[in-house]
Amino acid sequence: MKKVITYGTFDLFHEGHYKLLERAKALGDYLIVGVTTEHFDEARGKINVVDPIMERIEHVKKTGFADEIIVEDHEGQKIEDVQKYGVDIFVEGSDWEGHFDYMRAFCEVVYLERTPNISSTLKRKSRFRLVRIGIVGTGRIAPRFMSEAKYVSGVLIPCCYNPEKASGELFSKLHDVRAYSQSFEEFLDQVDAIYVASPHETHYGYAKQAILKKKHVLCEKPMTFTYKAAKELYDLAAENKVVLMEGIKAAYCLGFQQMINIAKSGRIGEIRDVEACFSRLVREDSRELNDGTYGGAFLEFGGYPLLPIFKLFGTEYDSISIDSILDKKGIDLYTKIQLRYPGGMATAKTGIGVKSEGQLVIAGTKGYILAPSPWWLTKHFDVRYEDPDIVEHYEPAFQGDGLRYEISEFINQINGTRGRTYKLTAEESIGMAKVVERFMKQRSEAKSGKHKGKAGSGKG
Ligand code: C2G
Repeated sequence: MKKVITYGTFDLFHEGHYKLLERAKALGDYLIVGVTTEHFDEARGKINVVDPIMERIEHVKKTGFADEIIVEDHEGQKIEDVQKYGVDIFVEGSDWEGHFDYMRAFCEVVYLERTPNISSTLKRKSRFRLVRIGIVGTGRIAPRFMSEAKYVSGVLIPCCYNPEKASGELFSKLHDVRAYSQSFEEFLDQVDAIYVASPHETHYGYAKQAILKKKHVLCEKPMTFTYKAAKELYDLAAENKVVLMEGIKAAYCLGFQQMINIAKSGRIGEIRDVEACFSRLVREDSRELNDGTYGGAFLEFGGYPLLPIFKLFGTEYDSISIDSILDKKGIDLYTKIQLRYPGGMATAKTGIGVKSEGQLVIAGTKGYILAPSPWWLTKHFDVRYEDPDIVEHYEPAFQGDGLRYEISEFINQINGTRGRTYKLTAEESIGMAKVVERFMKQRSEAKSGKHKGKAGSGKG
């Protein structure tokens, strides 16, 4: 009996898939089809898969060509499978020509001509309207968004907005998008969604205007400076049935949720302490070091260390204390926030004028998780125990600078293809705004001399 094997995602099952399976089956007597898991697809950079695995398996089954369906979930599995199932022929479409030649050491390899003019990407485009995202603010982050958005299918970036004409026009030239500098309303009319990457103090205003015009909003952190403003934006987004997401990149990176879930699974016992730090020394002439009101370490980076704390302990702390080292302009060069919860404690540290180890430690009653810098991208982390010889090491998938995962989540939320949002909830984002509000109040009191340098403490 001649055994044939082939693999695929088979997302939005189409004629190309059907014809490939039909011809693969005709090459032998018994066809095994490997269907990829979401996790494996994410690891190999396919971040826009729409159909869940059970549905994709069902579609393959319905063709009647597969004698056996298996699940593909890791790199290197193809070699294992060919040996395990005694496979004679390995088949892939011609888009993979040459890529799987290493399999010839184990069996025959056949690349079948790909069916022209049909693909999951094309189907995705016809099923979901392209999401037109307008960029608000054309400073340091916007170019990164442009280059990472290329990896997310279904995104179109037709225009940008910047009240400073020259900056907008330069960006427009470099990235081939239309620039708007006069009318924000007119800019909004050209898009379905906006990415707000303008200075902190403008986030709330742009986000609110867009939501009221029923546009989806992905807003850089901090989205607002007060609890009330954050709550208002999420309420308005719900009322207007649009997606509102705060751009705390860590929340959307593939490994971050895995690390949090391992911590929550009880593997390290009860969680008692979370210590997270993010520091980046910035240039003397940078906005962070010169804007006395909206500059400083905490407003820039505070969302990162607060994220794992809120994920693990929630947003209802018993008490909070905020302490900063301020420069002469009243800008926080270093801020340390301590939170007390009923069963544990947490520290969030941010620095722009103090450099520290950017690590995350989650301490439990049975062990701890150590995620070294850059833990906010979660490229790797360890689970460790009392016995130093036992170390469980994780290296989750990660590509580019991580922003593609955030953009992909935004698109999937807009298209309704990824279930409820849990990566960064409205409650967590509003909780962060509450801390920002306390920080701003205490820092302004410190500046006016009420607390000398110290930003104060109080009940949560
Ligand atoms: N295919 C085809 N014609 C098309 C589209 C796809 O013949 N118009 C083939 C692909 O070449 C592949 C199979 O259908 O052999 C499944 O395609 P995808 O679902 O896109 O999966 P893919 O990413 O190619 O999976 O481990 C995964 C596999 O190695 C490849």
